[in-house]
Amino acid sequence: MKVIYSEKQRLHRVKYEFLSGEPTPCFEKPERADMVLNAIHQHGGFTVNEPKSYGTDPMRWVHTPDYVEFLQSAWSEWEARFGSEHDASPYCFISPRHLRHRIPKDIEGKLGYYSFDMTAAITKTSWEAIQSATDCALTGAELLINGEQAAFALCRPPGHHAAPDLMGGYCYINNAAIAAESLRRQGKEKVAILDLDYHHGNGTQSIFYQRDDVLFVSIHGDPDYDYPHYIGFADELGEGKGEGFNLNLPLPQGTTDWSLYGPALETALAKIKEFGADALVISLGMDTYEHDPISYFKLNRQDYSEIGRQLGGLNLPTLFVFEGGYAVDDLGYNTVAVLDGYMNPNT
Ligand code: SP5
Ligand code: ZN
Repeated sequence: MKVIYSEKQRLHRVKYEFLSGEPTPCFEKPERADMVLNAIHQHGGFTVNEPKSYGTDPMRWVHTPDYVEFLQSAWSEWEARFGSEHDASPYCFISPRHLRHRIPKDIEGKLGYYSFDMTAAITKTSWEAIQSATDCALTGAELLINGEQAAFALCRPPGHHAAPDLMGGYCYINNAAIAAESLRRQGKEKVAILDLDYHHGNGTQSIFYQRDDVLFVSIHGDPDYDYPHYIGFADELGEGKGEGFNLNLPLPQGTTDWSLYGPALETALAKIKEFGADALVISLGMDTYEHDPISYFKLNRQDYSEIGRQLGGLNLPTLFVFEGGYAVDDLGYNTVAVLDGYMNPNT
């Protein structure tokens, strides 16, 4: 299988996040991709390729022009005001209640306007990495169009929490959504996105919520108890002509092992078949792992192989797009277990 990765993605390294009140080194770090590459090289069944450059136009397929413009200029505006010692990060947010939705002129105001949490800080070189991650996803989509049955876009920063004009959850530009839209624009009539990250893919859901040509299905920790807290519930079914083309399968924190996950995956795959997808994008978050430091499902290596096997059973052109997963020591082997299960279902 072809893997698409660029060293440029290392240019995004945020120092700290707040975890339950405690300043903590950021979980989403370049070493995550290193561990995946390491396992990929050990496996031997992959080739690693550089992405092509697509520029910023594809970002505007799913994001607003003002948001893309903001991401490009955020660091220079921040540096002009505060210098380069600290990462650019919001502290003040628009609530849907009682505040006005005006775009502020000041960079601190803008950071809050375009964020829904404090975990998407911007560094001097973040934008290069963000662009490169999107290029990886787009290159993967193009490989499918050119006849590959599957490809793996090893993207970071991840993307599935990024909405049309919102960053958060370590995400800035929605790589999986852009890849899905690229497949649509290159002739795939119906594209399904299956989001397997532990956290609900709120950004991807928002992007396609009113569309019937891109199905969004997500299996994730129950938002009544976990991030992103305010979206990702089972009653979110899509809107307008998109009604019936969004499926959320929230599962309980703590007790979700294969006995609960397996049936949810079966429901998800049945929905994708019923939809009649002709291409599949997997938002491949590996934070469903039993030892993930910030998540609470109990999947293991063997479960990951089984997920890969079952995805392969759909027999669709499939683009895997990397999302979360923070148990760094096992992250590479778990990721490769999914991809190997997909490629080699009988071993
Ligand atoms: C791409 C992705 O996986 N983003 C996830 C961002 C999640 N950030 C919030 C995590 C909150 C975890 N709360 C844990 C409580 C620990 N005591
Ligand atoms: Zn996640």
